[in-house]
Parts: sequence; C-alpha cells; structure tokens
Amino acid sequence: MSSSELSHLPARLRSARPTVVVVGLGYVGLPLCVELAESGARVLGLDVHPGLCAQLNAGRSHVGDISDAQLARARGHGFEAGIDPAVVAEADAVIICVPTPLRRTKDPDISYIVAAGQAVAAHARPGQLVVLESTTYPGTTEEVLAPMLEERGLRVGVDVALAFSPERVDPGNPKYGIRNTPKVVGGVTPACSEAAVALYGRCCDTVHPVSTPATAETVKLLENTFRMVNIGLVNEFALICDQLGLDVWEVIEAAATKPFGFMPFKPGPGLGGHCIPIDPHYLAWKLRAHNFTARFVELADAINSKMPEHVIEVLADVLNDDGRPLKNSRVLVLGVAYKADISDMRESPALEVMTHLQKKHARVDYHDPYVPTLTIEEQRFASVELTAETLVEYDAVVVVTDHKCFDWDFVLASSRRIVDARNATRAARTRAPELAHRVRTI
Ligand code: SAJ
Repeated sequence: MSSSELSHLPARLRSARPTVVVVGLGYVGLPLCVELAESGARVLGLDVHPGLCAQLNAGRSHVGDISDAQLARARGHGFEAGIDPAVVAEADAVIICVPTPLRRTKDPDISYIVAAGQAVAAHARPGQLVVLESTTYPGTTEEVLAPMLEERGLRVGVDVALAFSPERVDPGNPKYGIRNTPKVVGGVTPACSEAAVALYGRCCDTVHPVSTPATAETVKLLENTFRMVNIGLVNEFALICDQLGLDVWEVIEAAATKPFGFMPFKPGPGLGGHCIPIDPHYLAWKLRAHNFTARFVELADAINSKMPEHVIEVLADVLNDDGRPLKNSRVLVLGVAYKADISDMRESPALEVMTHLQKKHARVDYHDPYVPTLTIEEQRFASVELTAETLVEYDAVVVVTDHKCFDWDFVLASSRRIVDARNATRAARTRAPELAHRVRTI
C-alpha cells in the first residue's frame, strides 16, 4: 500500500463519520467513546467482558463520569459495545485504553497492552491509525506495538499510523473533561502524528503534538511523578514537623500564601489510586535497564509507603496517653476510599492502615458511605453505622479519607479521641476549641 493511503487518513478522521474502535471500556475508554460519538464518529467499543458490553448496550453506565443519559445519546449516535476484535477491520482509528497495573514486585504489568495489541494487529488493515493511551514506560508503543503490526506486513508510517497519547481523565473532576483537557500526541512518523492530531481534534479543543511516542509516554510519567514526589515531600515535612513539635498544616497554609513559586500539597495517610502510586514505577523500571536510578521516585515511594505506619504510630501515642495499648483497643477508621468523595479503593492507604491495626490486635471497624464492604486478607468488613452511640464506643477514630459528606462537628463532639490524617476536623476544632484536645493530626 502506498503512503498515499495514510495521506488520506487525516481527512477521513476529520470527516463527518469515521469509524473508531475503542479497546477497553473503563474510566478512560468509555468517556472517550461518548465524546467521539458526540463528535459524529461511529464508535465501536471493544472489551473482554461480555457482561459489561451487554450492560452498556442496555444503556447502563458503570463509570461515574458518564450518566446513562450520556450513554443513551452515544448509543443514539450508533455507539455499541462488543467482544469481537474483528470490528477492528472496520475502523479508521483504534484507541487502546487498557489497564497497566504493577506486579507485586512493583514491576510493570503490560500484559493487557500485549493482549489488546495482538487482538488489534490480528484484524488491522492498511490505512488505519492505532493509538495507545494506557500509561506505560517510555518505548512501549514502538518496542511492543509496532512489531505486532509489522509482523502482519503493516509498515508503520506507510501502511498504518501508530501513536501514543496519554490519558488525562480525572474521575470526578467537575471542571476538566476530555473536551477541555489538552491532549498530547506523539506519532512514530510525522504522518502518524498528523493522523492522531486529526482524530483527537474531534473531541479535544487543544491537541499538542510532540516528536515521538516515547516523548508522549514520558510526558505522562513526568506529570504523575511530579505529583507523587511532591506528595512525598509534603509527607516528609509532616514527619519533620512531628519531630519539631510543629503543626505541618499551619506551615503549609502559610507557605501557600506565596502567590508564586509554590504549589501546596497535603500530607496524608499514604498514596492511593491507579495512577500516582503506580505510574512513576514504570519510569523507574525502564531506567533500571539503563543502569540509572530514578532516585526521587524511589525516595518519594519510601516516604509515601511509610505514611500508613506513621498514622499507626500517632494512634499508639494517643492511646498511650490514655494508658491504653493498641491491643484490644476499639478503633474506627473513618473513610476508606483512596481519596475523598469517590468509592474507588485501588491502592487505598486505608487498607494498609487497617492491616497494620489488625497486626497490632486492635479491634477495627470502618465507616465509609461510598464503600459498603471491603475485604482484607480474606476477612470481610462492612461499613458500620455512624451515630453518636457507636462513635463513643471507640477508643479512637482514625480519619483516613475526608469525604465532604462527613459532619466533622458531629464527629468531633461524639468521639473520645481522633487521629486526623487529613486535617479534616480543622474547622470543627476552631468552632469548638474546648474539644480540640481530642484531636491529633499527623
Ligand atoms: N494525595 C495526597 N496529598 C495531595 C494530593 C493527593 O496525599 O496533596 C493522595 C490522595 O489522597 C490519593 C493519592 O494521593 O490517595 C492520589 O491522589 P490524586 O489527587 O493524585 O488523584 P488521582 O489518583 O485520581 O490522580 C489523578 C491523576 N490524573 C491522571 O492521571 C489523568 C493525576 O494526574 C491528577 O493530577 C489527579 O487525578 C488530580 O489532580 O485530581
């Protein structure tokens, strides 16, 4: 096939109704399907879970940011979900949005990318664009996906276009969505980049091309390593202020009055989620092959990973002041999701905190309206009721996740002791200074 096939691709991708296949219908893929369908594209969702596809085709969204009404509109534009990779042959563009977790060894697990890549390559044809969005180590697009296409006789940059474009979906973000979040794209060749710019120009107001896929892969890792390292820094300041007998929250609040050159981050009980604690390890892993250590990543990880233990140390101090050992103390963990106002438990530090408490033979319960049940080492927990009667039964309450729905005046008034890992009770303590002595922040 001549490169003229690719030279027509941008025009096709800008046309009224190109066909786009999105592989992986999770919190990244489904919003992309909806936005592309809204742009007029014929969108086919491809997933390995038949039940999920049936649910989506029945108009029920499993992603918080996509309502059933939005899904219905997408279906009105022809969106449908399925498990047959043969639909790839119909596509002008294929976008891969599959998970990239870490193995227990904190090494990358790109098995989902490999499986999706093989399924796509098996049905790919000349004149298509293939984009990888899954966060991964620099080099994945060209070292893993390109050979799969080339093995099928599809020359990248001639028969098919190949690019990487980092996902920037921020679940629950009321202000930024796909349309108004600038999109970085990096093609293997200029023709590949041109096709990717044309595709994303349909659903993103700003598209920012960079020179290669590895550059685009590294952009994402810088974004999230920046966040992980700065959270690690502020967590270390929490430990420093603890040593110096200072209030780290007061220090941060005052530092944040500086209108330039400073960005406030908050100490916490540790790092949760599917991005921040994971993405930087993809970079660190790649660099080890270059005999280079990403020291900031390793150090920040060491500090962030210590925070759940630090919470327990503070709790042990608080109980000690009451002459109580951790053992057999009744402890309520308040909020267990990995961050406020969501139900996502992935890598949640609350799991570490509860595991540590169990190891110290404390009697642990939790309350989180977003998380009805959870399991730790085969032991199942259910969220307990939050009433004045139940709260007063606990020797201490540990605030791990500061959901907006919590009534902190009520929690402060009803709890005997509070270890506050989010400074969530700050305003309540100001309103009831006579109760402030009950609270220890980390
Ligand atoms: N955390 C802190 N202190 C902070 C900020 C976060 O301890 O100052 C903790 C959170 O409690 C959570 C973890 O870090 O356990 C991650 O929190 P996050 O706010 O970074 O939220 P995520 O994991 O949803 O990160 C996503 C990322 N978005 C994408 O990768 C597209 C990240 O790049 C965004 O910056 C972040 O959302 C965001 O700003 O909300």
